[in-house]
Amino acid sequence: MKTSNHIHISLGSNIGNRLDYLQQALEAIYETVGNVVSVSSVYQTPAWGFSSDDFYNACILVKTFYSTSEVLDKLLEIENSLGRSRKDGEGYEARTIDLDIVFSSEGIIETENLIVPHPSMQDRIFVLKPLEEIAAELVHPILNQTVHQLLEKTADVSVVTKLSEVMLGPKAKYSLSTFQYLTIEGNIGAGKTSLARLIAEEFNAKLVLERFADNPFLPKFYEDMERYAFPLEMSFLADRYQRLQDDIGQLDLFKDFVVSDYDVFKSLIFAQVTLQEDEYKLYKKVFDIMYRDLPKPGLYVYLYQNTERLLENIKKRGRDYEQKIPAEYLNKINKGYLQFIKSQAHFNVKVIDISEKDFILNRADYIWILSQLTK
Ligand code: PH2
Ligand code: MG
Ligand code: MG
Repeated sequence: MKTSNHIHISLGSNIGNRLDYLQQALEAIYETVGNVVSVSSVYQTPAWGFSSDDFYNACILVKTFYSTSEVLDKLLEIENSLGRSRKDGEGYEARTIDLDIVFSSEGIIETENLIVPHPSMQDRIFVLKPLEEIAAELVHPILNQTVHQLLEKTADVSVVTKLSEVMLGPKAKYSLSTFQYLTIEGNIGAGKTSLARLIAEEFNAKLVLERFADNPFLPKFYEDMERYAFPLEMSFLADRYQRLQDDIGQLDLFKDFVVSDYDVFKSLIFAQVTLQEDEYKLYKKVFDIMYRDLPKPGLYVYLYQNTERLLENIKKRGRDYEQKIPAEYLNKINKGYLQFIKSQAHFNVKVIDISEKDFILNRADYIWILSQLTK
């Protein structure tokens, strides 16, 4: 996955319901740009550089996998969608919404359409004051001063007022923590781990991942399925059991819920495909003894991906031993999952078809998945 870019954005509005415009922009940024990590208070500020109605201004910090110039395009789209109109010609004009990039972790940027850090930020209390709330110690890469220092010595003397009205966090409507234990399932290469990681980071959840890498039987299994299926399934069973006992039973006071990239029944689903009938019977006996009283997920998600794209993903992630996995094997595993899901009356299950989506490259697709989980 791409590493993430940290971008500070200044929001401003001086037409209509100003707080509502800021709120709508915040939500659109969360849904199309990236995770909103910090949100400042909202300030009422006199129009700077022209005479017009007072502004409402605020600053936020967004973590995104888009580049700064891609973010600029997305901010322009949001401005347009919120009714921003630009006349050409000199000077400032009143606006429903203005979204300016102030800082980026990509550092100094100077292109035709984009200059970062924002060239006038040090002359604007309406930027510095809210920014100081969320980034006091951040150093301006050209002026070599912190935001706090820039605010202390700015020549702007306008009086800004912190409002008691605040913007609401954009994540509130995706209330995943109510599930307590969320499990993301899917075929090999569906993107379980990537999605679990994104959710854990964004929603402060404890992440429980399968330790496939330590399994010495896995590479052997893909070479000779019949010979190694039984020890492979047994070792997965033992490992999954141990992890669930250790990790999910234990409460973590600093996390809001648990998200895992596998469910224990995975063992049975795979075993049914890979084992001989008599082996499976033996395996099922052991399974039933071990899994009597493990915690059940509050929501079980199955990410459905078509076989063609599974094979592409497997190729992309490049684990040697996986490269020979035949399409037919993936089809069988998918069937196994769907059969299992049908038989589970006591499970809260959601099957999400992601065959037309790319939640890694496209933030809006990721948000679509979140909305499917919580609808
Ligand atoms: N934005 C401007 C010009 N003047 N004044 C205030 N108070 N707040 C703003 O956001 C603002 C401004 C250009 O974008
Ligand atoms: Mg501006
Ligand atoms: Mg602007």
